[in-house]
Amino acid sequence: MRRSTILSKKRLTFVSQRRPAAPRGSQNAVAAQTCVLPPLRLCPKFRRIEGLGRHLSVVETPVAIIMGSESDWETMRHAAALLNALKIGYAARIVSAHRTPERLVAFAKGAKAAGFKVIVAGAGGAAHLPGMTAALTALPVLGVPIETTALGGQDSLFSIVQMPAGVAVGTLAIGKPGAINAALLAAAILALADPAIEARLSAWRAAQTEAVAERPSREG
Ligand code: RP5
Repeated sequence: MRRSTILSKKRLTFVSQRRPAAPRGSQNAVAAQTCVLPPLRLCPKFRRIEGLGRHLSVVETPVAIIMGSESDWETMRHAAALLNALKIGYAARIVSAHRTPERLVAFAKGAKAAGFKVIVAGAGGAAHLPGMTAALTALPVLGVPIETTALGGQDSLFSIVQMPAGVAVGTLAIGKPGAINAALLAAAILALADPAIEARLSAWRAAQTEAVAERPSREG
């Protein structure tokens, strides 16, 4: 059982998550249990929250994977799988800019205090989630345009990539390649301050290089 913690100014929200199970709609998303508590202080060194009667561990989940809909998980699970392969903790949440705007604000404003370092945000269509999240947090936000049936994901891509100057979203490719590369980019960002992640990322890339044959297997 994995427990992650999301802090806002006046409340503390606990969310339990089993991995690698997909997010299951709103019940399993950000607003699981909420309780009003006295002011809390996050102790980054020990990654725990002081101010409770007991110490509460804040698990090592440097990456938040958020998505606009349950339907996006089919794409975003590839980011999760790669983070798993690199032994990087993540929390996956459904946070819709359109359908759950208040959840988005609570998540984005509390993300840094909750211990996240990078946010990977997948969204499709009029994909406001990455841009709105980036507007509400100083954490790096990596946007993954979900492939759509109507416009093949170009709608998602343009919505995410065309941020006006002043608020940055790092935009990846449409669909699965973008999800995978978002995880790799998140790992590269974390690796700047974490030699163990740097080593695992480097090994992953070396293995990828090693796996590329010099000749096509079906060469005549
Ligand atoms: C966006 O609307 C989501 O990111 C998703 O890609 C798209 C469609 O959502 P559903 O209608 O499948 O829930 O907010």
